[in-house]
Amino acid sequence: MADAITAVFDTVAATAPDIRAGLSGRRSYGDTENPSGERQLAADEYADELLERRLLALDSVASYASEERAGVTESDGGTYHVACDPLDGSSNLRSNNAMGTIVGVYDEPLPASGRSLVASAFVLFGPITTMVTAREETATESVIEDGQRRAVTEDLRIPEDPTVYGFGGRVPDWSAAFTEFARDIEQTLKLRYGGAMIGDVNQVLTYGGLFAYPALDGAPDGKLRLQFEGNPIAFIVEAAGGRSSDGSRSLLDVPADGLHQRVPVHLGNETLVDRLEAALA
Ligand code: FBP
Repeated sequence: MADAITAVFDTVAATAPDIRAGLSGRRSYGDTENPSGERQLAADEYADELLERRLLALDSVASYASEERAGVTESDGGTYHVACDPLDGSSNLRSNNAMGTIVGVYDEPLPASGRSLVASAFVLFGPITTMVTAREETATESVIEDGQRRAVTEDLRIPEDPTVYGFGGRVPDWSAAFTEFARDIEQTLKLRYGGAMIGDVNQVLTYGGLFAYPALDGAPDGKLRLQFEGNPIAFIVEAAGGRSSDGSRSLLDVPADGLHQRVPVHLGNETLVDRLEAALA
C-alpha cells in the first residue's frame, strides 16, 4: 500500500508546477458549470485534465473522480479510487490569493465513506508551494521544489493553543446557534479567512484554531463537498491531532450518499470542535 500511495503523492507533487504555471493564462470563466452548478474557470478544467490523465496512468489507481465532472472515470485495473478538487479556491485566482489541489485516496468505489480513505493530501499555492500528506494516522508537511517533495515537518501536529479562526458563508445566513458560537470565538481568536479552504485550514494547522463552512439558512448542507473537500481534509486534520465535524460527528462518519453531496464542515482543535458540537446540539 505504501508504494502505491507514494506514487499518488509523487504524481500530485510532480503535477503541481504544471498547474501553477498554467494559472496565469487561464483566469477567465468558460461557459460551463461544474456538477455543483458553479462556473468553471479554464484553470479548473486544465488542472482536472492533467490530474486525471496522470493519476489514471498509475497501475494502482482504479478510478478518478473530481469536483469538476459529473461521473467517475474508471481505468482497467488498480486498487484505489481517487477523488480530486483540482483547484480548491479557484475563485481566488482573479484576486491572486491562495488556492491549491486536494486529493483523497479511497479503497472503496466512490462515493465512499471517509473511513475508507487510506491517504489524502493537499497542495497549497502560496508564496511557496507546499504539500501536506496524511496516511497511517500521520501528517507530513513538505515543500515542493521542481516537482519533488522535500519533507519539512515529519509529524505535523496542530498546536495545542488555538489562535486563529475562519468561518465561511454570509453572517446573516448563519444559524442562531452558530452565530452565538462565532461571537464567543471572536472574543479570543484572530480572524483568518481567505476564501480558499486549504489556505484557511493551513492557517489552523500552523497556528491552531478552527475553520468552518457551516450549514446556512437556505443551504442546510453548507457549500463544501464531502468526497472532494470534507473527507480528505478531515483525514489530514485528524491525523494531525485535531477533530472534524459536520456539526455532530466526525466528517469521516458521514454516510456517503452522492458523489457531489455537500456537508457542513468544521475542522480544528479538538476542544473547539467539541465546544462547537455542544453549541449546535
Ligand atoms: P472550489 O473553489 O473548489 O469550488 O472551493 C470552494 C471554496 O472556494 C472553498 O475553497 C472555500 O472554503 C469556499 O469555497 C469559499 O466560499 P465563499 O466564497 O462563499 O467564501
